Amino acid sequence: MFERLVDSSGSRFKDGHARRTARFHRMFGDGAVWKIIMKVPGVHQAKVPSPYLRLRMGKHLIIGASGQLGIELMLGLQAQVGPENVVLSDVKPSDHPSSALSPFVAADATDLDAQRALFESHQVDVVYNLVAMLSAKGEANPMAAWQLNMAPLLHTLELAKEGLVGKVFWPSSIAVFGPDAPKNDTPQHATLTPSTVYGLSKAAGELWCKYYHDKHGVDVRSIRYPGLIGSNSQPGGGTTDYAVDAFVKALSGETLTCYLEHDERLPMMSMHDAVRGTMELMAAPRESIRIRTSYNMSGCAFTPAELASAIRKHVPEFNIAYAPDHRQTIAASWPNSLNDDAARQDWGWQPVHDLGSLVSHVLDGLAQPSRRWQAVVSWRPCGDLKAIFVLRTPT
Ligand code: AKB
Repeated sequence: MFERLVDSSGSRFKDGHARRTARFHRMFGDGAVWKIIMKVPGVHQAKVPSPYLRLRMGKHLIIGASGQLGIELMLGLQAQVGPENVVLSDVKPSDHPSSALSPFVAADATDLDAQRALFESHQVDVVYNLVAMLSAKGEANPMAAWQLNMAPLLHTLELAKEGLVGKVFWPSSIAVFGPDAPKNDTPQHATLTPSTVYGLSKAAGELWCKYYHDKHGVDVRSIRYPGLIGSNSQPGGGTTDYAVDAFVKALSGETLTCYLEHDERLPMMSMHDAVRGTMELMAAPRESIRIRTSYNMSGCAFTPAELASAIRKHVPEFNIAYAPDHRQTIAASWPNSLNDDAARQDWGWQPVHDLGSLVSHVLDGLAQPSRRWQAVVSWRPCGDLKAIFVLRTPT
């Protein structure tokens, strides 16, 4: 945040504000003086403008916090910065037990004033705007998908331009690629001719992100996620959802009727890798982020048949049948695998899970639900405006 305020190029604070901020920082630093100022009620506190407060607070706001990725990111951020420094927002709260540890604000992200109130009331440093209607559901409701996938992003970018938030994360997807991109090892800068409204909105959103960065100095960062598979939350409306369902069916002893062909290969990733990668991208120095549309990020790639045989190593009786539907056409337009050299070079991306370890990891998480909540941390205050967070490791 501070970095952005003093950045001389492209920031709305480039004149007096940056100078004042730098002077304030030099005078008061991060330590005891600041704490004393904060503790003198009604005297100094009211005179300190809110951007200065935000330099100290560093709250992380997740918009779309009750969705598949939102819940997993909540767990990751709660462990990283402490539950009280994570603010959750969605139209309704999730029923995940850990969501009760962080403040929740019910808000409609398509409403600019609602988003503005959210930023103003919580002194947000980093916002993760995850609101989206995914590919398969979007094809059933094209206009609703376009509205939901664009309006919340544009509001966030406008508010970031006004200086209400320091950094923005927005998820893109492999759905930006269409039939004109190479299928294997799809390059970062391949042609984008998406075949779904979801893909159209992600391709357009990526360009909006770059526009706000280049024109207004907004520090917005993005990842093109593949299909995401975790054990803490359920997906909805995606084309890659079959892979999550396979684990649930394997454990309940039911047959999975897969809506893709047995040999439809897609890029996939564990939620563990996706959340870690997202947090690493957001923690990277501003100058190392060279791509302001969205980074390809690869985990592993597999077909439904390969997934089934990897699951059978743990659950031998798992059964899969195939009944391809319209989602097969969507999947066929997407890459088989991604090239993520740019993410590796710029901010050190490295996946942990291949297919085998992803399967063990997800089955383990689903089989022992009590372990899932143990990402929740205990914390104790430690000096000036800091805390030590103790991650309890699963037993
Ligand atoms: C979907 O299937 O629509 C999503 C995605 C690949 O972005 N999971």
